[in-house]
Amino acid sequence: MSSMSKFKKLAGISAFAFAAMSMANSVNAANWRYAHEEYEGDVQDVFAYDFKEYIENNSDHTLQVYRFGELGESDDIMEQTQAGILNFVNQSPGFTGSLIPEAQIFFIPYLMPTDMETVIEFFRESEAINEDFPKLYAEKGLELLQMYPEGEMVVTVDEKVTKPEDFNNKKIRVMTNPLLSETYSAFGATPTPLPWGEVYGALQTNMIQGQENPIFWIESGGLYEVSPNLVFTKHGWFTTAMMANKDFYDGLGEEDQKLIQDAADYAFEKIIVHIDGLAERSLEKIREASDEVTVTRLNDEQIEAFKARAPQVEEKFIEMTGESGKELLNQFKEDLKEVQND
Ligand code: 6CS
Repeated sequence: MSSMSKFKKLAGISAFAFAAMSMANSVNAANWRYAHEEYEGDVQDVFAYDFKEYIENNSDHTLQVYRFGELGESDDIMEQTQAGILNFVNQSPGFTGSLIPEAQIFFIPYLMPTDMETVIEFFRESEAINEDFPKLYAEKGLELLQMYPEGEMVVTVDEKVTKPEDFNNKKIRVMTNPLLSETYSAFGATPTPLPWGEVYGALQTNMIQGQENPIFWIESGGLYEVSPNLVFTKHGWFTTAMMANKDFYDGLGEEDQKLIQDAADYAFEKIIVHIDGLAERSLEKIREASDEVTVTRLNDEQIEAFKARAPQVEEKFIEMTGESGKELLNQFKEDLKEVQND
């Protein structure tokens, strides 16, 4: 055989092998579905798109991302994930707390540190976050892939608040977990649980007089337009969690499971860079957009008055979660001590 025809034959074989390989890959390639609770460019959306980027750059799989409202409210996307209609979901403990009572731990006020660096280290290192929570989520058919902070909680109200008494007779919207209601009752307010989709309208029509959320969300959702007094109480962080349907995850091969874990780690690293300085940038945008907005940062003495009411919420948490919650809380506190002592 001439060297030219040998070359042609080899080229033919390798083209065939390549086509066969691509076919095998496309047979294995899946289109996964992922829903979250926020809008384009918000923290959960950035996380989802970083996760997608990693998956798509490192495999033949594709990922379809659904944002808030496209498939319903937060509880709807969780139901769809548990039913296996969605493969991945990002849902905050603010809503998961009604499904997994222990997830309400994030709503015990003044439990989390206030500075971001310590908070991030806590999420990286904590045994409660990285070992205990995955077991609790697994009991509900969910493979917990990542918990991460979105920003410090800030209260927005129709009038400035500097002490618990200022909350009297004010209906404050809370996410739909019972412990967060306890927190606002302890703070002197009348808690009003509502899904996200109803918050702006309820503020606008004065059905409620306030709510809490991180600054980026107050800016992106335009909440400052209808609830212009921002109060920094330093009582907690908005935490969120990204997970997969457990049957789907368990049914994957080791390679895909590793791909998913690596993608979640990749998105975590990217998100902590994204949230650095985000609150300050968002506050600037709010100030530019409105001259009605006021910003009140409680001083140490004012904070003490709110903090004094935290133990009763902690007691309620234990009442609601029993032995399992008590153990989680002890571990949480131990983990916090470790990162605070570093
Ligand atoms: O307040 C809420 O319901 C919403 N807040 C944020 C920051 N993300 C999603 C959630 O639904």
